[in-house]
Amino acid sequence: MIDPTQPFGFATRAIHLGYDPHDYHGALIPPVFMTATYAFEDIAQGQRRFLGEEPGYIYSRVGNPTVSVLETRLASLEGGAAALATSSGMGAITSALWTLLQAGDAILADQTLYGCTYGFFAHGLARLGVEVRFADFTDLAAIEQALTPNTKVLFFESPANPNMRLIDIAAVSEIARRHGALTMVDNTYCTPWLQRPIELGADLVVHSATKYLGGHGDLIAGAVIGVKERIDEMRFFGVKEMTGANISAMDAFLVQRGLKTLELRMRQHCASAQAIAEMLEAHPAVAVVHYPGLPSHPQYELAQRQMRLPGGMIALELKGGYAAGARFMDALHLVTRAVSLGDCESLAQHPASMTHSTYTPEERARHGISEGLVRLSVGLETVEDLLADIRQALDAR
Ligand code: 7XF
Repeated sequence: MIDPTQPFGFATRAIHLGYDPHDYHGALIPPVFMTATYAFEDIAQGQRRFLGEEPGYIYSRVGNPTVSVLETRLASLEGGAAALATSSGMGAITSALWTLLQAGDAILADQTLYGCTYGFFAHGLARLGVEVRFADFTDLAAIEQALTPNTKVLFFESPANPNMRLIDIAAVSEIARRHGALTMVDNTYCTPWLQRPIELGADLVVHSATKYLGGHGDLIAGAVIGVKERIDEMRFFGVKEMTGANISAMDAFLVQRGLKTLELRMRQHCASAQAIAEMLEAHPAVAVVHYPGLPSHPQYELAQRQMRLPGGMIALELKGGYAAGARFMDALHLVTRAVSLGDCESLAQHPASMTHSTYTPEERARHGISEGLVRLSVGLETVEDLLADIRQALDAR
């Protein structure tokens, strides 16, 4: 096992941290602990475990050795003290916020969010007495104006799903700290290899591990990363008593397997996306390309500062709006028409009718989500094949 106190590199930690084969018969790969519960030696030990006086497992809704390996690695890769792995990204967001907020508190969120996160805030939290406010987080003065004394959490994605707006993590975290609020960043689009919000001043990071962290489109999972006391509270209250959104041992094993190649995969996702974004921008059928690796992106400079590379996600609008976008999507052969992102397979989807259909058309207009936007998750296929497929679909439109 590698020494967790030593400054090993990202990939080394992603592959080795938190597991010693010699603890498990020399098995190179961590075993999958398919167990719901754990035997106590005697009643006193059971009581000590429940009281938190003795470390050890109790029940797999609260913790499981396979899950612990994943949590150790995620915490380290994000530069946080502790992690809680969950059954989905929505499980991470709901478990975290049910723990942090109560009726009468306020949450302030960026205007552009993944559709179900928006739904949970606008329809779920609001229904139970939490004040939900939205602001344009690219405008720091707008955040200051929207903050109220009861604001407990500032929440945003960067880049935002689906329109690729970037939020200045260091600047927003500084404002939140000054007002006594916590900053929670959804880092799904980036992964810790591209961007580490905690190092930039954020308090909490959430993920849909369904995406790049798992990396193979074969599971649904999530995670929250932060300081130990808060993560413990989310585990023992948020997941254990509120949502029950624990990750299964098998899914934890699969995410942990995905993490081993995260750095390699992210390098290729970014290289291919850059090539595709440049081709799209030069194509006469394309009206606008939203990709932080293009100097035309309004926050190109922030991307350079905050992200290691610009990522694998692209949003685009075609000349001819929604109808042209629909024809383009239907003409794709290699790129698959599907929601989700971060898989080996390239995926194209239409946010207004799919991932962001939880917003009404008026809400989409107010929140800056264009009806004609097409979203591409650039996969790991041979980039020349992707370029050829996208080009022929643009020409067919
Ligand atoms: O519960 P999930 O694992 O699906 O994660 C929810 C989630 C949280 N944050 C961000 C930034 C997300 O993109 C997602 C899921 N998004 C998928 C998408 O945008 O395609 C979901 C397909 S409807």
